[in-house]
Amino acid sequence: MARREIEGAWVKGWPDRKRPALVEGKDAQGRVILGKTPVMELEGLITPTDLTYIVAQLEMPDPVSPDEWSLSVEGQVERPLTINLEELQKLPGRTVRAVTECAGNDSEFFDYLKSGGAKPSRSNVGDASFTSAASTIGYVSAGEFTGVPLASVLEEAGTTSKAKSVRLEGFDRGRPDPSIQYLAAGRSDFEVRDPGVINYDKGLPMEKALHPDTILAWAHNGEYLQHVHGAPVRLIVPGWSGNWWVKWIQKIEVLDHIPPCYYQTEYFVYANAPTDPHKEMVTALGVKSIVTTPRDEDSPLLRGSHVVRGLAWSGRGAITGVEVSVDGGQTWREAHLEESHDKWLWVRWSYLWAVTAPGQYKIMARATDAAGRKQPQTGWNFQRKHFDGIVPVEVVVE
Ligand SMILES: Nc1nc2c(c(=O)[nH]1)N[C@H]1C(S)=C(S)[C@@H](COP(=O)(O)O)O[C@H]1N2
Ligand SMILES: [Mo]
Repeated sequence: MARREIEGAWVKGWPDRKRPALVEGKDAQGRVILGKTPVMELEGLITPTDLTYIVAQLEMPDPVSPDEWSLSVEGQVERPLTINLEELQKLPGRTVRAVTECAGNDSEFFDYLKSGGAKPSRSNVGDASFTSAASTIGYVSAGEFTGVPLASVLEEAGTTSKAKSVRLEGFDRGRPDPSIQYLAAGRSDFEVRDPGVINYDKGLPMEKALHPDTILAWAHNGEYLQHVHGAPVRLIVPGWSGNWWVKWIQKIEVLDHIPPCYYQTEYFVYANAPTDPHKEMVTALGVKSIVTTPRDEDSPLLRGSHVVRGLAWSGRGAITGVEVSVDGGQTWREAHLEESHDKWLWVRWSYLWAVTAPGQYKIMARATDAAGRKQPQTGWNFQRKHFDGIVPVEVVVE
């Protein structure tokens, strides 16, 4: 199998394995604005920083030096304030390990499960569908983030009793491109509201804003944040989809209402159709598992013992169980879960499969979380957000 190849010379005591790479998309200036994580190629729980997925909705801003950066806190507060990085770092810190998943990750599987056709591949081993710009597979990673709770900064400013949401604004500016929504919806026969040139912003409901694991982070995987990931400071909202994790933060505004931000009321909403008057903002991720071994591409397998392995995560905390089926969902067995110390992180699971009869097999996995939710949670919606369906792996055993 290609992924077992060893190439090159000896590096620091070990032969240098073929290294997985981020699949990058660039803007006209050559700046990386999209990056897809080769999840199937990775081991362990933490996605290396250089392999962490990237999404910039507007234009990639110019970097701001940490020495020149400051954050203003205003609105429904007793003491409006401006805080710089050094001051932020004097507050009691917090480190959180969490999965971050773009709301649009895996969206093409909605269509695959609904209407069949060629199965999108999660694998980037020479697979054109993974590397194509239209494909949304690979917009998920997990990392360790270090910063301070947003609640601590809000406490410094003292929120008033009217506070309903915290609007976080990035310093990236641009005019939302309607073609991104048309691509997400797979149709372009509707009107997308043009908000003009805006800063990326989100209005986080107070309860999630005050959660101690919702942090303003300056570090990622043990190093200062990279520019593409929102340096000097970004928001981490464990459990909620990537679009809440506001990057390049410059301003915090406490509001007495939930603001109609473009990326909150127009895009990143659940609805049956663009004309649906009931649009619900996307918040917590569903409950989800993916099979990383074997892959369709590994077929045919020989009779004998094979490990079925994968990852599972939830937007509402810990994964409590993963079940595996090798007969297309007729019977299910409990998989082994690795003990986890981080409820917001994904867990690795495995199931040892002894197969004695040749034939065609459909391998499936489904996860359950601490909130009692079983996969899948999210139904088809026109922007195809938060896919958490069960995608079978199909192999032939000889
Ligand atoms: N300021 C700002 N924050 C942002 C975005 C953006 O375009 N601008 N994109 C959001 C989306 S849609 C996602 S999925 C995540 C991606 O974070 P990452 O690029 O660090 O993986 O950032 C979110 N935060
Ligand atoms: Mo996203």
